[in-house]
Order: sequence, then structure tokens, then C-alpha cells
Amino acid sequence: MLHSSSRPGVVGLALGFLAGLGACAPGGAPIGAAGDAAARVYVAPGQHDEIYAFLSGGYSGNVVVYGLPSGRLLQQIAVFSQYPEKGYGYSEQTKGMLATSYGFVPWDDVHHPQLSMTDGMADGRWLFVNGNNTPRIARIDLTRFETEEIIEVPNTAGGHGSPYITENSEYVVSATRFAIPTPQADVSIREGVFGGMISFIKVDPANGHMQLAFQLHVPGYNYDLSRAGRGVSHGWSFFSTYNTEQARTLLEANASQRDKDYIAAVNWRRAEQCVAEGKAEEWKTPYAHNLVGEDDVARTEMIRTQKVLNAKSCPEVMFYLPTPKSPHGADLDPTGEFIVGGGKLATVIPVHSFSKMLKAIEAKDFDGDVDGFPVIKYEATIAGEVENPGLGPLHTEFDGNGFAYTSVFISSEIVKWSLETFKVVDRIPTYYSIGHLLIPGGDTKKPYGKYMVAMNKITKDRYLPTGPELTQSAQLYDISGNKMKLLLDFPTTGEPHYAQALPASVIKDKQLKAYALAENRDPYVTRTEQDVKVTRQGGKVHVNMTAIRSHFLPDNIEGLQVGDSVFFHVTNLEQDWDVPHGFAMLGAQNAELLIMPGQTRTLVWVPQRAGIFPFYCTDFCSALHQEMQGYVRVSPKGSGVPLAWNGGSGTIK
Ligand code: K7E
Ligand code: CUA
Repeated sequence: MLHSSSRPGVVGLALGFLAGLGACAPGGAPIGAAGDAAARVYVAPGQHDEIYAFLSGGYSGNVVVYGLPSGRLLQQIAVFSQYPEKGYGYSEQTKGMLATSYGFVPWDDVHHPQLSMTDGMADGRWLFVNGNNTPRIARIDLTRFETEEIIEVPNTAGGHGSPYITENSEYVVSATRFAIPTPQADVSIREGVFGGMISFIKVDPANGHMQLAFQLHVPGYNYDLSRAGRGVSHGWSFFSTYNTEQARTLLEANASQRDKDYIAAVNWRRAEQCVAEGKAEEWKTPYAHNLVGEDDVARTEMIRTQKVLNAKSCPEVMFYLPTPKSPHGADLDPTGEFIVGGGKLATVIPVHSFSKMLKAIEAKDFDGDVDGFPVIKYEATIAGEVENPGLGPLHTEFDGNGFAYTSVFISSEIVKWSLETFKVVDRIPTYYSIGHLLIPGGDTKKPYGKYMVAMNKITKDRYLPTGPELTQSAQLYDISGNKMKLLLDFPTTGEPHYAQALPASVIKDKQLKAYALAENRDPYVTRTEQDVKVTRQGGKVHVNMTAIRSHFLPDNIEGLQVGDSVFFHVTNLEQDWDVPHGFAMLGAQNAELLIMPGQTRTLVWVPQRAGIFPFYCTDFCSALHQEMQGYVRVSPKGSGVPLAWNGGSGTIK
């Protein structure tokens, strides 16, 4: 989103504009909706949607999955936030996902999902998302819809221009939003020298595992958004910058002085060469790498060094394209030839040409340099300027039929324009104040097109009011014809920024239905009811427990003591689709466990009082789900009550 300090003014403008539009239709009819909208979005009961859409959950820290065109919510994927519904970040197996160099960080602000790519097309293997606050990148496995890996990005503050993936998933690329001293230092805010960092994180094509390959040390601007080149521009990445003024206070005015900031064009193949030539230095900022192992347990490796390449030591690695004014989006058309800037304060949408850029570099058609980096003449790269784009253009997506669609925040609309004539051909209002927009495959070589989703920042009167906080508002448009048509409003959670979508057929038949019990390698797996047991090691008690419709074993345990750390390792013995069991313990100071078929999950409980404590299954699993419960007996510390349980070799019969 736009930095919040600019928000009140901008919103004020936006609402003023909306008053002119007449936001409330008589009788509450859907404003601007197409006549056949209901039929176009209707997915009959029992039928499936055509498209999976992955919306960033913004400050919820999650990713939210919707079906399109219905707008039905299908799943919430826990990523950077503890999520009690699934026990994510609470169970012993998942806590490690939220480790950072700052310790356990149970929240972040998700902005940009990116599907893994093969030859510039979403291949449906993984979804990457960034955490903006404590910079991290997560990888979600799309056969399970679960987060499998999170890597922290060192020397970075505000991992916003992230995780923009290259066309064969060579790298996920991350740029810093907030300039800071690099490396970190105790300096004067006003006088200190700040830097920026662009990170290239290698993706292992076999398993998706991420590894920080190198970082490029660049001037201390705010790097906002990014795209990796594709097609003709493969091998480059493009980053919008703002605050090239390098203001340190009241940025809303002080970072808006210049008529043009830059899109930084980075030749990452060149950077690879310089790193291979040994030009990178070793820095020592610790960062966490969290990975789910073969045993389905997330473990953390704290890594202490990284390769940092000073961009100045690598000639021709970076060029600046002057771009009006405080650009936000930097988006590439399907061919990779056009680089579209979204100047928040610009009066046109500037479209740079990649081939012209290469020629200008060749001809040294520069307007001098900044910090030693050549600034290419604006006229030398510009392919066209889209006039009359509305107020506050932000992000652009493409339909694959020669048209671009730009979200426009202040005037609350989407403008459709031609990549041939650079003329606006259609415009449609959004309700209200659109941020990102999504076209399925709209950032790939061959967009799927057909639909477009607006993710709006302001909801106002679109839904039944729910106190001061309203649901977030997404809107679905039909873009199959010449005119865009509004089809549907649907609510979203958190504040969605970007989203990705792909045809359901790419991934729907690859979904895991149950974890194979025979392959469960959790160190505390219990494969049969004969194997259940309770063991004490000093103040630690391990309960190897099973769950199957409709009982736990053991379901009676005695001999626990106040202050023990009791580890309930619950294995779900089911092997059917859609039969998780839950596990909840009275007084436990965390969440439930939600255990998928064949999986083991562990909840730690430290009993604080003596007495009898029930536990139960939280997921309605059978007609006798209510009967799926048990008791533990807690005795005072030092009590002589022996450890006893039922099931397996237990002594309670
Ligand atoms: Cu909200 Cu991509 Cu973080 Cu624009 S960003 S709106
Ligand atoms: Cu198991 Cu309800």
C-alpha cells in the first residue's frame, strides 16, 4: 500500500471524487454491475470454480485462497502469523517456521504472492510471499497449501519489492523498502549514510529450497516494487524507487520534491559474473532459514554470513531510468519489452522500452550519473506515455490481447489502454480506492485473461456495516469484451495487496489427500494403538497418543504433576481425505492442534493446578465426535501418584 503518512490526504481526495460519482445507488442495487453478472459468477452448488486465486492477507500475515469467478473463500494458508485454527506456530512441529534473527516473530505483513514459473508461466508448484516488516520470504507448497520454508532477508528493512521471481524461478528477488545503514550502525538519523539492498535468493528446481545467493548493495533509496524480466528482458530485474531525495523525515512532502525518481534496471546476469569473479565481500549479518524437514518438522538454521556485491564495483550492473513521479508499480508486459511505471504523483503512465534501453546503453545516451550509476535519458527509453490515466496510477496487469490495465488509486478506477497506441480505451470505477489488481496469469508470458480482480483499500458502504472496521473489498470484472464489466463484490481478510491466480486445472489434481502414515517420520509418531505410551524424563512427560474416529488413546492419564512440561504427541491414524482430528486441553496456554490424516502434531502443556483436566477433539469428525474426549489427572509437585495410562502397555485397564 501507499505509505500511511500520505493516506489521509489521498483518501480525502478519493472520497471527494467518489461523492461526485454518486456512490450509493437507489435501492442498494449493485453499482455498475453488468446485467448478466449473476449468471457469469454463478457456480452451482457442488460445481467447482475455474480459477484459484491467492490473495495476500496483508496484515493478517496469511494468504487467502478464493475460487473465481464465484469469490468463494476456499482456504486460509498460515504463513507469517500464528494461526490458532490450524495450530500453526503453536505446535512444536510448526513453531520453527516463525524463528528469525530477532527471535520468535509471530506476525508479519504479507504483500506480494508470486507463483513459481517455468518458461515465464505459472507452473503451480509453489507460491512465494514476502513478509514486509521483518523481511522474510515464504514458500508455500501447492500440493498441500502449507508453508514449507521461510528465509529471512538480512541487511534489509521492509522487504517490500519482493518476492519477484525470474522466468524460470532461478531467483526470487527482494529489495529493501526502507533505506538503513548498511551494514547496520548506530548513526545520526539525519546525517548517517544509508544504503539499500537487493537480494537474489536461489530456488532449487528440484525441491524449491531457497538459498541467499548474493546481495547487491545499492544507494539508499526506497525500493518499492519490482519485476523480473521475461522473454527479451530475461536476465534483468526492474525496481521502482521513490525518495531518491533520501529524505529522513516527513516523506510525504520531502520525498516528493523531484519530478522524476527512477526505475532501476539491474542486469543480474552481470551481477552473477561479478560475484563469480570474486568481487563480493563477506558480510556477517545473521539471518534465519526455516525449513520443514522430511519428518514434517520445521527446523531453523541461523546463517551468519552472506555475499554482498557493492554495485559500484560491478560496472554496468545497474542503470537508472528516470520515471515520473514517485513510482509505485514497475510492471512488464507479456513479451518483456515494455516496462510500465506507476507514478503515484505522475500525470501520465510512462512506458519504457527494453530494446530502446539496450540501445541507449550501447550509445551511452546518458544524462550523467548518480552515485556512479548511469542515468539513461528519459527520451531514449520511453516508448510512450499514456495520457489521461486518472489520478494516482499504481499497478498494471496485462490480458495477452494487447491491452494493459492500470489501477488508479486516487480517482478510484481501472484504466484499460492499448500497448500499440498507448491510448486509454476504457475505464471503470472501483469501489473504492484500488491498490493492486489481478488478471489470472496477468504477469506471465501468456495471460489467461477473462477476469480481473480489483483489491480495494476502502470499503465504506459496500457491505453491511460492522462497526469501525469493515471487511476488505475485492471486485471481480469481466475483461473478455471491449468494455470492462463489474460482476461481483467479495470480501477479503487482512488487507490484500497483490494476488496471483491460475487455472484450477494446473493444480487441482495434484492435491495431497492424506499424509501416508507409513511414511510418517516424526520422531514421536505412534503408528498403532498398541504403541501408545507415556514416559517421564525428569520434569518432561511425553505422551505418544493416537486419534481415530472416535477416540484418543490413551484417554486416561494419571501421574502428571504441576509444573511438568507435558508433550502431547498426537498422531492421526486416519488415512481418509478430509478427516482431521483436533486436540485441545483445558488451560493450555496456546491453541488447539489440528492434525491431518497420517500426521503427528505436538502440543506442550504446563499444568498449573492440581485436579482433573479434560481434553477433546475440536474437529467434528463423526457422529460420536462429542465422545472423543479424555481426562488427565494432575497432582501436586512431588506427589507419589505413579505414572499410569490406558492403551498399549499402560496399567489403567
Ligand atoms: Cu499495497 Cu504492492 Cu505493498 Cu501497491 S503495495 S497497493
Ligand atoms: Cu475427532 Cu472429532
